[in-house]
Amino acid sequence: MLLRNMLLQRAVDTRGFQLNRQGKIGIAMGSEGHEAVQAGVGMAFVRGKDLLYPYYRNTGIVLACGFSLADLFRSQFARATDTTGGRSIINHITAKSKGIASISSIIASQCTHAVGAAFALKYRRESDRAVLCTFGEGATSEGEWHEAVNFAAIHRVPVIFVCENNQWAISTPASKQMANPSVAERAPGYGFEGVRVDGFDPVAVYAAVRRAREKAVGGGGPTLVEATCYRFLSHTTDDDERTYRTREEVAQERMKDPVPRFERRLVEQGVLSAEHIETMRAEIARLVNETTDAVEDEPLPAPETLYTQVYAGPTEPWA
Ligand SMILES: Cc1ncc(C[n+]2csc(CCOP(=O)(O)OP(=O)(O)O)c2C)c(N)n1
Repeated sequence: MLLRNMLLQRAVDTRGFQLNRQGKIGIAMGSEGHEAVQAGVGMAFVRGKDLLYPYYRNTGIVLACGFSLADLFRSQFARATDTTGGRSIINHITAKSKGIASISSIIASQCTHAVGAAFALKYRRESDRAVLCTFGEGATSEGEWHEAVNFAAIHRVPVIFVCENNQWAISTPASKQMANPSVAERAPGYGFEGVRVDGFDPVAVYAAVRRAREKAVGGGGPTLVEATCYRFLSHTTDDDERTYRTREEVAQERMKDPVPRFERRLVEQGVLSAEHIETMRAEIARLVNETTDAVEDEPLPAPETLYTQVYAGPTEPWA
């Protein structure tokens, strides 16, 4: 399940970059390098109970939490069938029925929302539910992030903060975001627990988030899980990471690529055979190809719907 999610994530992201370069979608975002973090977080999410407040780089998490592959491509292609009616920038999906909150482009805004939702769960005594909130390390420089973690700590709400620390916030390195390179160490300053895990190890991430969830539903309050990883691709297809990172740095990090690393581990430990993994990869490639083709054929939003869900009342604001 973890490996399948990781392979699917990579296949979807690769497809997004291809579609952008073919001129079929406006922009694509990659989570390459985040596969292990996201598979681990997604597996710790309890469907039907938990709430997810994700951010735009969460292909793997939303898929693991039950968001459909077709809906993800509908977002990429901005089709009328997309969960936002083709209105949002790609990956800014919404799925209330799955407990997935709308993704906002405003960095860290989901953190205060997540804490509010966790406060509501506690207030309503829905004690077997928790909230997962994800963000990058750049988000931790936002005032909203600090307000969120402080409030969560004071009220001991059932929220798990997961920082996907990939070292870069577009062109800003982590060293220009924080003097103390550990995001996890910020948590004790607010009065709650922070843990740092190897974000290239999906099992370690799963174990840390799962434990934090158990603590949260047991009334133990929030945890900040920092998963260290790396963004292998540009921030988006609109960005060129070669302008701010050395090739040596990227090559060095590539050697830790979580996908082949986890594949090797599963084979070495006798969990899966190399043939089994190849079959899984082929099946995912087929699924991604079929879904891409099917969604591409779906209609774009009709021009006359441009103002629907934008203004209340008549949909011709010029009238
Ligand atoms: C409040 C706000 N400031 C700036 C931006 C522009 N912006 C978009 S993504 C991004 C980088 C965020 O980096 P990080 O939180 O580390 O996540 P990553 O993209 O690396 O996964 C920035 C600065 C924004 N969307 N919102």
